[in-house]
Amino acid sequence: MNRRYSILSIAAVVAVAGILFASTYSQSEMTATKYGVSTVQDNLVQKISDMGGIALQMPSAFAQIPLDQIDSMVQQGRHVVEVQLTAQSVDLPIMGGGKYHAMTFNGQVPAPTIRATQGDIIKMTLTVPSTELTPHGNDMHASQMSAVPNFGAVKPGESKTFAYVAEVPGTFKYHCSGVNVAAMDQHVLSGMYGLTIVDPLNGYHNLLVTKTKVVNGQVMLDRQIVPADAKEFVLEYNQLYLTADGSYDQQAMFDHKTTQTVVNGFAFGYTPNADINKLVKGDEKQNIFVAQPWNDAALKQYQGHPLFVDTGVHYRIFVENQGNMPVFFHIVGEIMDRVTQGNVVQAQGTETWNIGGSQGATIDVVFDNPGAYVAVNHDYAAIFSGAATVFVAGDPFKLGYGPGDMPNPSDAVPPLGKNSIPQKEVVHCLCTDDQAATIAKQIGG
Ligand SMILES: [Cu+2]
Repeated sequence: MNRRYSILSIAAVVAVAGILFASTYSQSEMTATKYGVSTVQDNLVQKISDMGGIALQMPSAFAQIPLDQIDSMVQQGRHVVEVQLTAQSVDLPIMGGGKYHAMTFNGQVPAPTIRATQGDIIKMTLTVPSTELTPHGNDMHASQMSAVPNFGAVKPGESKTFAYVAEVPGTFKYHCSGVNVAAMDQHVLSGMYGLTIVDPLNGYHNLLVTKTKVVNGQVMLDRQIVPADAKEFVLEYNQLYLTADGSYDQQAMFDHKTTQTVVNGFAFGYTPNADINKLVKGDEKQNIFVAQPWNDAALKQYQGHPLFVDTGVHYRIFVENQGNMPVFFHIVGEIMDRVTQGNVVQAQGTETWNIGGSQGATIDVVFDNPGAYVAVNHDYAAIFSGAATVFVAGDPFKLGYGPGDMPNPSDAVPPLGKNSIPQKEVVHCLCTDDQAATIAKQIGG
């Protein structure tokens, strides 16, 4: 993209956003980045203002559920999922040492995964402590309501609540909307994003897996029905665009020059660690996987951890592309048995599924044979900058553990839903020590 054109485009977005949200914020409150608003844009703003403003064309009928109606809706049979989000800017580690200036909800990247069932009321409260330097907002893709004023900025020292009915099943991103759109890229790409999983009201479908078998000397189809109940994972893809001192680098974002590719906040976060090296090779310094940047046990919640899976078991993987580069989701050594978006099957028996920016997919897979399988974004730049997630199926290293014995990283396991099989968890998160302690309590660790 031409540099001059992109700056003008942003200036236009900022200017129009100001009208849309009837913003009273100063430029410095809106963003750490300075935009030059040209005379052309000033004239555009004036023109929209003279017309009465775009905001006036948004009927209030599209607003959220009035909060005082929630009780009666519950009495009629609806369920409420309450979500408390607190904006927290904090430094968090990056691959290779050092830290970056993260913006988070609740001190963790990604933000907590919300789990609801189709038809539930999601009631979200966003609190922005007075210690935050900028306002924040929240755009929930699982909702269908007017962005104005629901997703608008919440000033430091204030909080805001809205509620909506999650009408559509599937995976949906939620993210900070910046300061009324301005600096939204900085806030999201610095960590203010999370996932909402909306389970279908009638539950998930059984999985049909077609194999072959030989009967009386003839090769025949062998259709197997795998029950809908599954062990589950969540994998959220994003990019970091950073300056050398760990600040957000907007020009790198415009140029698509990714500093690192992250899965649930980490580059190469789900890889073996020194402890596993020791068990398998008898030497903690001898890596099993090519890149294990989070080896040391002293890294606590940041220590690398592969995803342990059982063979012959149904796995449901919720994948969300939180970034602005495509994700060509592929599991090296596997074929995805089913790909679902919304509640509609998109593919069966496919090698790779392309997930665009701010899009998700639900991947069903059964690992047939013991071994190591690596989920990647099959874009080589993404693989080598962090988008490789190791699944260890069965006990390929003959360590002596049984199905379900090995715990999985807490940030890769979503809250239980309609057809979830519980898993053992261990604390793993790109999060503050305080949030790690909270998660430890939640999972009984
Ligand atoms: Cu924000």
